[in-house]
This record gives sequence, C-alpha cells and structure tokens, in this order.
Amino acid sequence: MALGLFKKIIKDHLVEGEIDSSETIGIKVDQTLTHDATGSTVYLELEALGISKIKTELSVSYVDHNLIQNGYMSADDHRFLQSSAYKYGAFFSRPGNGVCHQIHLERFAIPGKILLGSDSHTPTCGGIGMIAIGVGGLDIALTMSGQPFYLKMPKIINVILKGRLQPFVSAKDIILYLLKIFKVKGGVDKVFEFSGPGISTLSVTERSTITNMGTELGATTSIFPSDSNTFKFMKLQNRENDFIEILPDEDAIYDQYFEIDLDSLEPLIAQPHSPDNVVKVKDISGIKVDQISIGGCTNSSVEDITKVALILKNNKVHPNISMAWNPGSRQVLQEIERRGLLNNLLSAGVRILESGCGPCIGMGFSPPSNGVSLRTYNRNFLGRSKTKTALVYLVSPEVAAASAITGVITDPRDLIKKGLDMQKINFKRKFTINDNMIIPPSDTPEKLEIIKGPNIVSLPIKEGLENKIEAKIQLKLGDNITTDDIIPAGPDILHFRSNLPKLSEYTFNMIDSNFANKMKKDKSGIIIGGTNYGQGSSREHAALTLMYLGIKIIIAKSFARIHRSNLINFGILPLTFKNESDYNDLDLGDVLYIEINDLNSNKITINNITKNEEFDSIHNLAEREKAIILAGGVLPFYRTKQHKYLY
Ligand code: MIC
Ligand code: SF4
Repeated sequence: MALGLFKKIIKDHLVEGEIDSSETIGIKVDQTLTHDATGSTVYLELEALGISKIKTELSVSYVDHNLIQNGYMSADDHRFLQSSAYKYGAFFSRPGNGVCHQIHLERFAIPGKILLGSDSHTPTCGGIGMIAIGVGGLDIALTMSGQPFYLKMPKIINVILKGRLQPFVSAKDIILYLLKIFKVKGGVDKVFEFSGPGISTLSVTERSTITNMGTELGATTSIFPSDSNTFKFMKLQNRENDFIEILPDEDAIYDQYFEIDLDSLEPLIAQPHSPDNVVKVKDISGIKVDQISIGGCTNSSVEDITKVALILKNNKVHPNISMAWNPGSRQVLQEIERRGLLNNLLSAGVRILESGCGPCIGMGFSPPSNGVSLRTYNRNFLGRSKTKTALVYLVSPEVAAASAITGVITDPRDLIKKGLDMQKINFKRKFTINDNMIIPPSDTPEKLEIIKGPNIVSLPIKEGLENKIEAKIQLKLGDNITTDDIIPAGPDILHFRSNLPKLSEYTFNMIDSNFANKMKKDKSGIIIGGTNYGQGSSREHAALTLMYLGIKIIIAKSFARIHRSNLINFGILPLTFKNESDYNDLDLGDVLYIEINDLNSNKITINNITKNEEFDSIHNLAEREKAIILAGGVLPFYRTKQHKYLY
C-alpha cells in the first residue's frame, strides 16, 4: 500500500497496533533528548524506576534553559545532569552550547529515525525528515529504559506547498499562515506532512522553523521529506554519511489536504497573546516598538541571522529600541563571526546574549512595563516574558530587523534595497564543526557517582486512584489554558524543577495566588477546564505539582495532547464533558462525587452534591492508560513489573 512519509517511518518502528487505525500504537524510539528544565526530573524518574543503563541508540542531555547559575541551585542541577549522563550513557551538551533543538538538528538528527524529546518543540528535527515528537519526561524515561512509546495514531494532513516565497517573506510566514487558519488547537492528534514543488525552495533550517512552530498548532509533529536539500545540510555539517533519502510514495493517500501558494504569502505577525492571533504586518505597521529579540529555537539558524545582519549592515538599531540576539547554538555564533557578519550586528547596536533559550522562556531581557516586544520566537502567552503588561508579537527575522531600523512595526518590503536579495543566501563551504561542548558517555560508568545538590529531591510515589472520590472544585478555568499558566518558568522558579515540594507552591499563582495554600489545607480537589486545556510546553511539572497538591481529576472540554498524557502518567484522571454545556452549571467550591468502578465504562456519571445535579463525562482511556491511572501513575505501575506492557 502506498504510504506517506510519517506512516512509512512509523511502519519501520511499529511494535504494537495498526498504522491504519486511529487507535493507540506502540513504536520503538531511536533517540531521545532532554534539557535542564525537564531533564533533572527525567533522571530522577530513571532512579525511581530502578534503571541503570540507557537502552536507546542515542540520548542527549542538553543544558539550555536555565544558564544563569545565580546561586548554587542551577549549578547543582547542571552537575547532577552531567554526572547522570556519564552514569546512564547519554551525551551531555554543556551549558552555553545552545538550544537543544538547534544542536540536535546540526549534530545528531538522522532522516528516517524517531526522536522523542521532553520539550514540546522537539518537532524541529522533523525538518530533516525524521519523526520528532515532544512528550512529557516520564515518557522519555520509559523509552530511555527500552520501553516502546505509545501514542494515538494521528490523522495526517498533507500540506502541499506550491510556488516560491517572495523576497522578505520567509518560512516563519508559512507557519504563521497555518496558525491563522488552523488555530492553536487545529492540530491536536494530527501530523502536518509537507510536500509539493515548493519544498525544494526551502532549506532544512527553513523547514525546521515550520516544524518547530507546528507545535503551536497542537500537532503531534510535522515532517518534511529527506531530499537533496537535506543532503546539502548534512554535508555542511560533515554528516553526509548519516544521510538517507526518504520520500512519500507518489500515490500516498492522506486524511486531509491543504494547499499553500507560497508566491501569494505576505509578511505576517502574531499579535498578543496567542501565536494564532495572526494578521498581515502591513495592516498594523507603525506601532511603536520598545524591544526586539531574535534567536531561540524557531529562527536560530545561520541563514536567519545572516538575513538580520545583512538588513542591519550600515544601519543602527533605533534609539528607542533595545535589541538582543540569543544564538540558537555556538556553531551559529562562530559561523557568523567567521563570515564577518557578527560585526554588522555589533555595529548596529545589537546585544549578544548567551547561546540558549534566554528571553524566550523569561530568563532575562524582559520588556519594560506596557512595552511592545517583537520576538522571532514561537510563543507570546501573557506573562511568559515576565512582564505581565507587555505586548509580545511574533515575527520573522526580516520583520524584526526592518522594525529595528525604523523603530516601529515595519513590513520589510518597504525597505527593500537593490542587491539585497535574501533568497540568494546559499552556503557552499562546510561549517566549522567544533563538538568540544558535547561530552560523550563514559567508558567506565561503574566508577562514577551521580552528584546531587541539596535542592534535588527524589520523587514521591503516589497511591492508586480511590474508587469513590468526593472533592471540591478548586479552580474553574476558561479555554486554551497553557502550561505556563499552570506552572510558570523564569529565573525565580526554574531552579525548583528538581524540588517538587518547593515548586508546587507556584502552581497557578498567576491565576489564583492562594491556590497552593487552599490545596495544602484541603489536600484534594478537582479542576474544571475549557477547550485545549494544558496547551504549550511539555513540562510534566504542570501535572506533577497538581498530583503533589492532591488534585485527583480534571474535567475539561478538551485537552492538549502532551498534557493529557502527563496527567495520566502522574495518576490524575482527565475527563471530558459529554455535553459541553454542563461546564456552565459548575461553580468554584461545588463538591462533586464520582465513582470510578475500575474505569470499566467510558462514561462516568458525576454527582454535583452542592447543587444536587448530575452530568456525564467521558474518559476515552486506552487499556494501558486505564491500568496506569488505576495504579496511581507510571511510577507505581512500572515498579510493580507485573504487567504485559513491560518489554
Ligand atoms: C517552552 O518553550 O515552553 C519550554 C520551556 O521549552 C518548554 C519546556 C519546559 O517547560 O521545560 C517546552 O516547550 O516544552
Ligand atoms: Fe527554549 Fe524557547 Fe525553544 Fe522552549 S521555545 S526550547 S524556551 S528557545
């Protein structure tokens, strides 16, 4: 049977289930990536699971999110991660080497393989022709210990690209256009597979900008074929030996088709506070800008920063604007320096930050009060920049650079200069490859010790789910609640990711500053959510802290994919309303009574004791998920080692 690319790769890795169903399948995973903000928990989970050696072909532990080392806590985390990587058999990318996705693409990604990452933007590597999926940390820990990864077989949308982007319109505009059409939940349980004549005009890093931000569609992943452009990229990286061509079968059939005419696209911009709030740049041009930041993992390639450096050449950053660049990787920084372009940025007045996530996750360079910030990143959720009053817009590098010169939001086509044809940026020389910041696994792990600082606390193991639950609604929320809303990041909090009791105090603190205190008093509770509850990052801490505080059940109109899995992994029951209108009848403080009955029936009737009313909910759990929930989560489930899901 003719297969598309995603299904072809899945077929090669299938250990359970059918590719032509919409049921759960099990797949073998080749590679994993973790980073410091999620990775320390992953290594604590390996400890809790009693694993001593990683079984994947390749696992890499990156340090890119919390680089500040203000005090001992993050420095201890880095040392813990480095010693754990040595001990378990992972590669370790040292702090300052760059963002996991950019480095993985440069140095480790291989067409045709399957990569799981404990970060939602793992699909970045889909640009090279591999399946790359963002998941919660426990799913990573399980695959690192040799278990298959289970997912619901997604529907595949074939995005057919035709034509060619016009000057000053870029790959970022393709993904912003998709967000404008499909919105932040349009991709849930879907894969975006790109094809068509237009793909030959896009380099691997342009493709990766698109697959990176496909995450904001809620998609399971996005993928491009591996073709001659992929070979060119791998050759630049001195990795042509890892190249294989993988194309979809010509007559492959997809679940849905969507066509984009690249010639007709224009520069686009996502307005505050959601990546899908997209309009044309020309429709809002002229808004005064206070701050611009470029880099991160969406637009972090040498091509991207070359465009910025060419536009800024012999120009100055407007005096009212503070502009910074956090390079995606050290390789990008070195390459720009070698090509003589770093000087364009420095002369124009761009601040050079360390290679890493930086301002994208609120680690410094926050905008001023009520400030307008243009960012080439992928998320502009309220408060993510750490300035709650700021207005953050998401743009392409071209729009960022043009606006830096004028001081206001600017369509770069208004600044077109003769001879500045961005489409001609073409790299022929191999990049300077320096892997000094990547430490390979140790040959003598038995001689090494894992070093834990005082802030690194082992994980609790939860009891199984009770059959009868009576609990109060502790929070009632609207649509599209993000994991940043549930447990924020930033310099004050990030170092508590390895210290659950401390971290849990910050749960929902941007929405209800008394939430953790209420939970400490009541010790149990239920949360009510709207649609797409838990969108955004993969941080399993958004489930872990709720488990720790005693939340038993979340009833929502719908869930984001990764967060729903994280809830199950930590033994919190995710239920959806059978009739969405029942959401309106629930109020904060209502006491609900629920009988689980081994989750035998997909429908669970809930009794609102306070209002003396009843409504129905649905769990839609696969068999394995039911068993995990009943056991109290993945940790107690796998520790029993007595079930058929153990390989
Ligand atoms: C993000 O962009 O939100 C993060 C920070 O990279 C997260 C990971 C995390 O919360 O640790 C993600 O995207 O998964
Ligand atoms: Fe880092 Fe931002 Fe990318 Fe998340 S989205 S991995 S915080 S650069």
